[in-house]
Formats: sequence, C-alpha cells, structure tokens
Amino acid sequence: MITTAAPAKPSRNEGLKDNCPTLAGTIGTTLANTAVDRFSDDDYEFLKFHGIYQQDDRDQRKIAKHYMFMVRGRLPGGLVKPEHYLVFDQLSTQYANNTLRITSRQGFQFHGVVKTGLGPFMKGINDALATTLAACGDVNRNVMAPPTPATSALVEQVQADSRQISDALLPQTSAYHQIWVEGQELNLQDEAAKNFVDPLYGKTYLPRKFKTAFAIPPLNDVDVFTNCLGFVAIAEQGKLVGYNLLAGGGLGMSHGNVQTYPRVADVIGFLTPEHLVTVAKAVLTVHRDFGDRTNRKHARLKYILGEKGVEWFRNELNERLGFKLAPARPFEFTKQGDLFGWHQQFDGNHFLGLYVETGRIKDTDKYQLKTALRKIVEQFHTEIRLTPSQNLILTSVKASDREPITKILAEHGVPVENQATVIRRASMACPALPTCGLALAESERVLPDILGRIEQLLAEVGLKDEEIIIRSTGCPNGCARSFMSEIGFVGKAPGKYQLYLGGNQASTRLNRLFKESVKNEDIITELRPVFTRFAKERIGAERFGDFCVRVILQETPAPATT
Ligand code: SRM
Ligand code: SF4
Repeated sequence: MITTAAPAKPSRNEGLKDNCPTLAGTIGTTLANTAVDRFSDDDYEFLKFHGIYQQDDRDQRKIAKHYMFMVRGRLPGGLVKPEHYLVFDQLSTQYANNTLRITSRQGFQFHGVVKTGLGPFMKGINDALATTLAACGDVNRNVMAPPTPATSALVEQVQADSRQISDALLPQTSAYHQIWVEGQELNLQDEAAKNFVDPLYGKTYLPRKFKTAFAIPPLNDVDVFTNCLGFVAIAEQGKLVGYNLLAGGGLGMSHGNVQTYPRVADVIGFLTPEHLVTVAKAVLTVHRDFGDRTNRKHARLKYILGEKGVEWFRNELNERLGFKLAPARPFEFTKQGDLFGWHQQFDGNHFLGLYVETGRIKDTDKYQLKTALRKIVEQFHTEIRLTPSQNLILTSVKASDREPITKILAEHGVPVENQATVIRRASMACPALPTCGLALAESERVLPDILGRIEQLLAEVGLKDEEIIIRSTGCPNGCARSFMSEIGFVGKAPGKYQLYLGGNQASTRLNRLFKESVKNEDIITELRPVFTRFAKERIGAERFGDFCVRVILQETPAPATT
C-alpha cells in the first residue's frame, strides 16, 4: 500500500498574518490598558512588524519576569539626520536605558522601554518623522549601504538608491500610524481590516525576514554576501553604470539542526540602475512565493537558492522580470571595516570616524560619548551615519568645525586619534544578555574582556598590533555576523562558546567550526598554539584567517556538532 505523507501545515505565524493582514493584532487595545505590563503571545509577533520586541530582563528572571521592550529604528544606509539624532538621544534618556545601540545593520536599538513608556516613545519617534515600521518582522529590513563619504560622489548615489529600495519595499498597512500616531485601539472585526492585502507582500507577507544591502567594491563594509538581496555597484570612470545582483545569503542557524546553515550569496547577473526597484521586487516575490511557510527555521531565501539551485533562481527571476539579466560584470572586494579619525570627503568637507565599543553609545564616568555627541549635534547640526561594524561617522563637517568638535570630544574622554587597539576596531558583538531572549551565552558584556586577553596573548607571541577580525554572538543566529570573521565565538551554553576560524579580510568566505565547546576561561589556552604557529609559519603578510584555512583547518577535521 502506498501512503502519502500529509502536506506540512503552515506555521502558527502564517495563521496570525492571514487573520490580521493589517498587522494590528490587539496592540492598540493592550496599549491603552494600563493594568497590564505585557502584550499577548500573538501580539508579540505583530509587534515585530512595528519594530518592537517584547523582552524581559534576563538578569532578573530568577526573581520575577520584568517585561520591557526593545525598539529598532529603520535608518537606510545608517543615515541619521541631526534633528532625528537629538530626538533619539532624548527619548533614550526619558524612556529607555539611557543608551543608543548601533546595530550591525546600521540601525539604532533602544533597550529597556517599559510598557507605560512605549506609547509616548513611539509617538516621539514618529512626531520627529522617523520610523520603526518594518525594522523587524517578515518583511524587508533596514537596507544597508556604504556610509563613508570618502573619495567619490558614488557613495551618495548608492546611498540614495538604498533609500529608494527601502521605500519601495515598505509594507502599506495603515495600522502602524493609527496605533502609534493617532492612538487608535482599532477594531479587528472591521471587514476592510480583515480583507486588507498588501500590494507587494500579499496577505501573509513573507515566510520570514528579508535583508538587502548595497556595496561598492573594493570595500565590503556591509558584508554584502550575508544578505538575501545584494547590489554590488559597478562603476566606470567613477560613474555608476549599474549593479551586479547577489541573492541567497544569510547566516542564522540552530545548533544541531542540519537543515539550517549559514550561506554566502550567489552572483546572479547585472542590471542597469533603472531596473533596480523592479529587480528588488522580483527577488522578494520569489521568496514570498517559494519560501517554506511550514517551518520558520527553514524559511529564508537562502534555502530556496541552496536547494533549487542558482540556475533555477535565475530562470524564475528572468521570467518574472520579462527580460534577461545581463551576465555579471567583474568585481573584487579586498577589505572591510571603517575609517577612523578625521578625513576629507570628496566634496571638500570633512568626516570623523568614531569607534564605539560594541556599538553602545553611552556615558560612563570617564567616557561620555552620549553627552559629547548631543552637544556636537546641537551646536554644529552634524549629520551622523551608522556603520555596519557598529561604529559612527560625523559627516559633512566644515574645516573650521574640526577643532571645536575634537575639543568637545576630548572634554568628554573621547579621543579622535588612537581611539582603540587594532583588534578592538575590527571586532563586533551582538547584545545577547540581558536583553535577548534567544541568548545562550554572554556576548556584548564579555567581548571587551576576551579581547583584552587576546591582545595580551598576541603580544606574548610577537604579534602585537596584528589585525584579526573577531566577532562574538550569544547564539548561532549570527547577529554580529560571527560566521564571517577570522575568529568567531558562538554561544553554546552559559560561559561556553563554539570557536570558528577562517573568515577573510574581504568577507567573502564563511569561517569553519574549529572547537565545539570552549569555556570562556579556556579561550586563551585554545588559541595559544594556533597563534604561536601563525607567528612562525605565516607566509609573508598572510592574514590570520587565510593561515587558518591553509594550515590549521586542513589539519583539524570539523568537530561533530550537537
Ligand atoms: Fe539578529 C534575532 C539582534 C542583525 C540573524 N536579532 C534577533 C533578536 C531580535 C532576538 C529575538 O528574535 O528575540 C535580537 C535582539 C537582541 C537585543 O536584545 O537587542 C537580534 N540582530 C540583532 C542586532 C541588534 C545585533 C547587533 O549586534 O547589532 C542586529 C540588528 C540589525 C538591524 O538593525 O536590523 C541583528 N541578525 C542580524 C544579522 C546580521 C545582518 O543582518 O547583517 C543576522 C545574520 C544574517 C541573517 O539574517 O541571516 C541576524 N537575528 C538573526 C536571527 C537568525 C535568522 C535565521 O535566519 O535563522 C534571529 C532569530 C530569528 O529571527 O528568529 C535574530
Ligand atoms: Fe540574540 Fe543570538 Fe542575535 Fe546574539 S546572535 S542578539 S544572542 S539572537
């Protein structure tokens, strides 16, 4: 007898979206109810589309659950207008934990907002004409673009294109505005609300999140290969002629689940700038129509590319477009990372790259970056750009303003030269504990100490001032892109990390698992023999990640994972 397995059921989230395609849930009603400190489990999912995560303080869990909210801003290309910055700064003090957290996708996160403050906080953001809509959820997320206005006007053009794509891929629901700006409770039985269909996303949006980035070779500061959709600028004599299309990158995976894996994007073809929006929408709808809606762990665009293949994807895309993409043009990435200190822009103005440890803009006794930035923006009306490595840039500064800005920073303990060691400047950590509900181990709070120990070890083996790209995440979701680093720490359990080695400087290669579970206190013991051999056996100026691929990983089979 032949038995056929019943088709898998759509995931719970699919039912939620289908029942409430405006994404309003009962958020408005719960917001108005001051007797409760949290939203329902269903609204937890809807809130994400509004850029809000319901969290609880994990340091307090043993005592009681203290609910609080993380709010994420949508800032394409990391561009923060001065008037927005001042509002963000003030709201973070009044309603959040008095810090601004630069994210690895050039956004801002506010942590620790409690429910009574959520309404005024969100109103404040929107009154300033900024937004958090679609910063999270099963939609296109914050679009990344190179932020550094160094040598050519190309950066500004690509930045403008990133905003164009961000706008074109925004969901159209009016519920966000009705709840957070107009303060409506919304009636979900309303027929129009129940039958709402987003013109691009349809009724159930995407099966999962979707990420887009622009890059300008040779600098891969945005880590373009880790995105669902990537546009690599192709220029001739400094002028943009079009973009190479990349598709199917993504990093998140789950320990012990072989169906999930990090993947670098494939190069699909070349398009001219007038086709940008059409192509972006076509890629997004392939995800919408073919993504796995039964299993959220397997629902990203990367699995479609991984399983159906690049040729299938190219044909499907060409069919949707009604024209064939041209073959990809040659390009090469050679580096990643930010420029620090003062530099001159292509237009004669100046910019200042500032290192921000783990992306956290804050005030401490000796270091008051938050206060200094507020003073600078108030006085000089400076535009700020957030970088994909969780740092920031003050842009379009007049030559005459350089000195007073440097002085304000110095008065608040923030140097503009020798801002941090080479290891720290090339590092990133995700927030993890105490805010992230998915964290298995610490990340942001322990990385500075781990880096200190690594720096000491490097000095001992004669490698002081060697740049090694080190990233840590509190779990295998890869939020600080730990799977692309030369050394990656990936949280496994409290105080324990998987150790990955072998990413490259251009961030075009995934690293590989080296040790399955290393206690925080044993990290140096594990790295010592590897660094010692690197110091002795490297060829010329070979980078640490390349050496690991050539020597260490050849000799060490990948450990079994659990
Ligand atoms: Fe992420 C979930 C933080 C960039 C892959 N990410 C989360 C959540 C919201 C936890 C949750 O779902 O409850 C984290 C909130 C922590 C907190 O307390 O703030 C979180 N992700 C972050 C940020 C803030 C990390 C940072 O250090 O800056 C980044 C916010 C970017 C932004 O502004 O939009 C952030 N997340 C990333 C990246 C890197 C990137 O996009 O360049 C990745 C890997 C690339 C990718 O998407 O594959 C990433 N985050 C994930 C995943 C895994 C998704 C998957 O495919 O399996 C999750 C888990 C999920 O979605 O269920 C996740
Ligand atoms: Fe949380 Fe894991 Fe992302 Fe870190 S990598 S922020 S622990 S989901």
